[in-house]
Amino acid sequence: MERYYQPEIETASREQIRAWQDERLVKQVKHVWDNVPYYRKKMEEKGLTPDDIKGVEDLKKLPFLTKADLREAYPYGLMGEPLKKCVRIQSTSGTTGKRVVAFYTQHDIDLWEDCCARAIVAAGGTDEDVCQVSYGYGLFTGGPGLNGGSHKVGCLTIPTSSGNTERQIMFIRDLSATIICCTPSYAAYLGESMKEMGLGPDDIPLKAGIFGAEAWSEEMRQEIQKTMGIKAYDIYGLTELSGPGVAFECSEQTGMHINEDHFIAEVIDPDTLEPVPDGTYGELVFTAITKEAFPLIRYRTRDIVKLSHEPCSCGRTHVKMSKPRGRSDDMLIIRGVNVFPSQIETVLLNKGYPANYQIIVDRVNNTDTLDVQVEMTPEMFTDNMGEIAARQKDLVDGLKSMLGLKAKVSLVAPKSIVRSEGKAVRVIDKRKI
Ligand code: DLL
Repeated sequence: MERYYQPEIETASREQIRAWQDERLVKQVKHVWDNVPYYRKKMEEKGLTPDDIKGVEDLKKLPFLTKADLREAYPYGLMGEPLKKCVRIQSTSGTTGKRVVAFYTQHDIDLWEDCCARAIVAAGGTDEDVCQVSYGYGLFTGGPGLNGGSHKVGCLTIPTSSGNTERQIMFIRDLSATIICCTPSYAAYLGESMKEMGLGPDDIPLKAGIFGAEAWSEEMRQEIQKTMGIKAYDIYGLTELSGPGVAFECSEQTGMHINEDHFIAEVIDPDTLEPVPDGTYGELVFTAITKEAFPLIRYRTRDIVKLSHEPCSCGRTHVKMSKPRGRSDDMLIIRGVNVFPSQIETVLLNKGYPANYQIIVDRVNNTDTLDVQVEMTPEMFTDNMGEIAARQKDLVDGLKSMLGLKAKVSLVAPKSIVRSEGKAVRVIDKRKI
């Protein structure tokens, strides 16, 4: 039977959810107007005052915020509360430009941990469970967020953080961990290491995994579920909005319920900025309606998703978002064709390759080149050149029919692509360097 962490909220009627959103949005806009001069100025430029916002139907009048605004306002310019009331910062792992620094009051932390607790319970977690948190701890939100959620559920929490793979497996076995939280690429690596240690699904007590922080395909889910003998659930979030737990998967595993009592989701066409209908991919935009210290309004995430308001068999009533197919800024444009790394992953895994690959894009003689380096499994590994050539051709054909584009495929030896303990680096675009 499906269990909930906050049943009255998670299964509330659509009317009730809308009523919460209307009321909280009005309050939040007032809070931001009074306390965030940066956003107030943006509203004034549009001739808006808080009186113009009477509910969710007026959301579309409000200006967007983007990562560029976060950089411009860095570090304190978007704060909604005095520093004295804040108890924590977290920050993105951002590799380019200024990091995002997000602030939290104790109330913000509390609500964030509730969201993570909802995700753990949706994955079957109870106070009988032992939950190993193998996301990184520190500035990254993954470890702290799920750690807090795990405490709220009452799980015995093992804060291993990421890395030290043998110790991770030792703890899973010795302390009987039943739930593991980490990035999907690290889960795949743990699965691979288990196999090498001669351990099968029956040798470990895990029953569920809560994986997110990066895009991963349905095929990768199947692979992890098989190798580890668990159910693999997706979890989504971003530092700007708190961290993990903005949305999470339930037993149906067909998309992630967005915690709509805290976040209003819109999906827009990134070019026209107009809303797109349910079932159409577009850019996800969030308004945080309960956050105090870092209250972002209409924040453009760059993540490309589609929404579904179809009733869910789990009984939750909150809207579902699809797995992000990637970020609009991850999307590669190769010889004019849009390519998402997740499409390449789907082809590789469908053909029995492991999720260890790297995509190298370059420009030679003014023409874009796409080189996909894929690891062979130890079973595939051979020095028979004919066999390798046939395998390469098969992949080139598969990629051609998925992407409509000719790629070069290089098959490389097992274990030659570097493993990631956090978010995997899948793409090297030399054109920008
Ligand atoms: O990755 C928060 C998080 C931690 C989520 C642990 C889930 C689990 P950031 O480092 O700020 O925060 O990165 C946020 O990661 O905009 C997406 O592009 C991507 N992302 C997060 N979750 C998923 C997911 C954390 N389940 C950015 N699927 C987001 C695909 C995801 N992409």
